[in-house]
Amino acid sequence: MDRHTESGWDRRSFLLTGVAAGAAAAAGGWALQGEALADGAEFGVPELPYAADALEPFIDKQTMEIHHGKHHAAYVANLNKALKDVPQLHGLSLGALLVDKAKEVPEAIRQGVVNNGGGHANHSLFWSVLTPKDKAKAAPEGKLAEAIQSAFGGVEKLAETINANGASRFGSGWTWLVKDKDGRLHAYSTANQDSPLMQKHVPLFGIDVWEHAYYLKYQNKRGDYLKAVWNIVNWAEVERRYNEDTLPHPGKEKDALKKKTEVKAP
Ligand code: MN3
Repeated sequence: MDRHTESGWDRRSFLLTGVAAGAAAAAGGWALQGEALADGAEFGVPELPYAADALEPFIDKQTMEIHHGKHHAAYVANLNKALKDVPQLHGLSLGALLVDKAKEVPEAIRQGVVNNGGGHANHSLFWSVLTPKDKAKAAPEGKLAEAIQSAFGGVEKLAETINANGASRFGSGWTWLVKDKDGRLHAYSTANQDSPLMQKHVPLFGIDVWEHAYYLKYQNKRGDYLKAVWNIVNWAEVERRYNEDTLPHPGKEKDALKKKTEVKAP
């Protein structure tokens, strides 16, 4: 099986993976991380953790190919482009760019970083919290199941809430399950590519309700798409996100969501 499903795909997608960048991180130097980026390391598009047709019939192959290969790739390319001439931001994590250091992003590129950095963060999460139906657990277990019961009255109610939030999101956006810094669950939608990270919330699960996420198969029937997604939820990953303290919390995010870098092929 591929590396994503074996050892925590979303961490891998954000954490340092490049040799040069890894050395910089090991040295612990802020400047060294900047140097690594200056040498050509940039944010990169994570591979899908399954085949493009693996989520059929709930999400079709062509939608997955365009969504991941074109839309997500464009967010990453535009994020790198926005950051290119702002060396003081090089080496920062997505979380830092969107939260802790957001005020240090020059106004001229700030909205671009929110749109494209948020787009990168949101889509990286989205691929990881979906899984082929034959691999999907029917329901969450353990502490997450208890928390969902307590906050929403069960998984069916959670799905109704998330779907209603997604259906009523005017225009483009996302519908989320998040946890706050105290571990409490919340469900809400965000506009455009705004990330829950911007509210210092940890996204646990989210559904993309931009038309590009469903229009080829579902056309105007966003509600049918939202219902279909519940067949392919990767509950194991959602549980991991809930249980493990590996995602950005205020004050902790610097270590948790490090800059994704890649070593370019020669
Ligand atoms: Mn999308």
